[in-house]
Amino acid sequence: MERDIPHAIVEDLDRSSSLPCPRLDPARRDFAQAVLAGFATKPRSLPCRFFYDARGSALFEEITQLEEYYPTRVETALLEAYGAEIAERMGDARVLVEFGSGSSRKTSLLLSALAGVSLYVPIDVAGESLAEAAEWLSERHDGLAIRPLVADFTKTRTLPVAARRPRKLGFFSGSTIGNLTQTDARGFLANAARLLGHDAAFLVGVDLKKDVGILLPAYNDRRGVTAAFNLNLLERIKRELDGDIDVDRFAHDAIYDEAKGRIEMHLVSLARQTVRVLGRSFSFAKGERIHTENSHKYSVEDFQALAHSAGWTPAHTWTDANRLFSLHLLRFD
Ligand code: SAH
Ligand code: AVI
Repeated sequence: MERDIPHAIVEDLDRSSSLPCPRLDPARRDFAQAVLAGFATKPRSLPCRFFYDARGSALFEEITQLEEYYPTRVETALLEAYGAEIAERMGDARVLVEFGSGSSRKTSLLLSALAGVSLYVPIDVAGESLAEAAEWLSERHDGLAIRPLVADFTKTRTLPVAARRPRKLGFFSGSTIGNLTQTDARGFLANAARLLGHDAAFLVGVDLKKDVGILLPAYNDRRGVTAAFNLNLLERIKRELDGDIDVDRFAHDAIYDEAKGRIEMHLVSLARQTVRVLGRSFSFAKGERIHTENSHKYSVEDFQALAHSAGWTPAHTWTDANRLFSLHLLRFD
């Protein structure tokens, strides 16, 4: 079986440094800067891209198997049911670029339908996931060349040289676009258009607005896997940034903000306490919150309007019978 998986290209996540520890490697420096800035500003927040260290990526995969977490199951079913039609509408191309590829399990379904793709470029901040996914995929797609890129997809401005050829396809699954604010999602889509270029087709998975009776359990599962995923951010600070934090004195909380059309995840301080990160102290009041993630839900029309405002033409949308999840095919002329 032919294998073509070179080491991932790692983009320096942030070269600027105003940190007490300039000797940290670039990935940890990026994390350190975000934590120190996010804890220094009130209300406190942490960017959700930092969920995905090795432990966080494994916990996310566990979330995808939960009964309450419908998005992965429904999006997978859409790809299984409509794969051939999706491939026909996307058209022939040799290059597939995926943003936030994670385990690439859904990609395998898409690649099976897209017969002409010979080069796959997965872009993800999670280096370990990328390497494992590339290995897993190469065992299933003979002759597929894979060029992983460890990078922040909101800041990616160039693709590996091998991918710089006309007619590229894009894939952004899981409704990860919902983790961006609408302004950032528009910016991301406009940048994706520049990266993919003229004549591109882009398949984007988007979670739909629905009853809170379905939404809230998806982010508050009975087994507490989502809670562990959220709290792992504090564990990661302890592991990587010399953090002194009593994680048991924080709790997971997920709410649905109807006006903003989004699930918000927070970590709530259960007591008045002080935590330390890289030698700096931060005091928390009892009940004080750290905002860790937004997960925006869209109507089909609202997402099409957003994509259009970023320069894409909505070409087709597939949804399931219960209208839980949508797959949008966008074109860039
Ligand atoms: N697409 C997969 C994984 C979704 S989980 C699926 O549908 O199952 C979100 C993925 O996006 C994770 O692998 C995470 O590491 C990655 N990610 C999140 N924010 C990112 C960012 N700013 N840049 C690059 N990757 C990011
Ligand atoms: C990756 N992303 C779309 C997931 C979501 O549903 O917002 C991450 C997640 N957060 C909690 N559960 C899953």
